[in-house]
Amino acid sequence: MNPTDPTSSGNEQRQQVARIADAVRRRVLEHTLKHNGGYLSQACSSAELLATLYLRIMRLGPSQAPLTPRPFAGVPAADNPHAFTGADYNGPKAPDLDRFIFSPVHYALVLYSLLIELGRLGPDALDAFNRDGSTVELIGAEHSPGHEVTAGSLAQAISQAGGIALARRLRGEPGRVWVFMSDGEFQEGQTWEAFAALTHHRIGNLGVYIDANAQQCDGAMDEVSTIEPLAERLRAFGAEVHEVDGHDSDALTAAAEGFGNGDRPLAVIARTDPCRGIERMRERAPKLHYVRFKSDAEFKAYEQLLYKMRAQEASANAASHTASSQTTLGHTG
Ligand SMILES: Cc1ncc(C[n+]2csc(CCOP(=O)(O)OP(=O)(O)O)c2C)c(N)n1
Repeated sequence: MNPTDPTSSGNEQRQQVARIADAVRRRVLEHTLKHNGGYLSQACSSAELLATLYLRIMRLGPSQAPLTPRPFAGVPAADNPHAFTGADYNGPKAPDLDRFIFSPVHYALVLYSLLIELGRLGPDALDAFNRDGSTVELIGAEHSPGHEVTAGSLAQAISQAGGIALARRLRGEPGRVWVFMSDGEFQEGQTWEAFAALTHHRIGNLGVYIDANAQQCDGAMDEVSTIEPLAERLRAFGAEVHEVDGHDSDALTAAAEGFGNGDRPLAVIARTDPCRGIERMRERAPKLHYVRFKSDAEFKAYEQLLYKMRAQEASANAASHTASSQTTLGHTG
């Protein structure tokens, strides 16, 4: 099935999101073991959300970029014709197509892994991860696969996305702008200034999906500085707000239905679990932000888990292959 095939049924799309989300977690765990470090809890919380955005919500064209990521060619400048944008992996810029702005760029490993699973990046793309001169950055930037803006200083991307959305509206483009954010970014003043500006300018073509995993780098959000009641606060700022289970692909998709013709920004609070799919991570709470294994025993336990995830993935793939060949036989027989 073509990932963006609009004729595939809701059931097929749901299954595909689940399969891809599991594969993203497996790939991020693999990488975390190989390098003894990684943003693993972010994969646990956001895998279904990001997969749903790419597979069911955003209208994107095919990737315009090579499967093997290009080396860094300098920052964009009038005298640098070689600079490029990582947004090429999200398809061409066209009036009717959507734009994707990836904000919490420490989640980059999760996005690269998703792009690999979707076939927008080659399977070896992570070999260049965090290497000097590579665009496959640990903290993604505007040249990194899937990224359109540099947002390592968190909460800046929504302001840039607001400008893009306003420009698109002024040009009469029907394409929407989607922003993926983390909940820690709602502890920052810039996010609220951006929402104030979005409603002031009646930006109704920008939708934000928030990975509300209740964690940030110093621990649990509520312990560091609460952002609740988030839904009420966003409504008070003039946004159309939905609060959904962030692992439920149907609920995530339904929140975006029909969006793009009104005059209010959309904010979808996706409540997620930072240990989803990797139960063992709960031992580490409340410090889940970056995983580095503390002992051989812990490393081996996660390695065993990886083998189990690989085996489950192989049998799920075999089952889906058998099901699809039976469907084909059913049609022809
Ligand atoms: C403006 C700014 N302040 C602080 C940081 C340092 N920082 C990096 S990640 C992070 C946590 C952000 O929260 P969140 O993304 O919700 O955490 P996660 O769910 O990934 O644990 C912080 C404070 C930063 N990158 N930018």
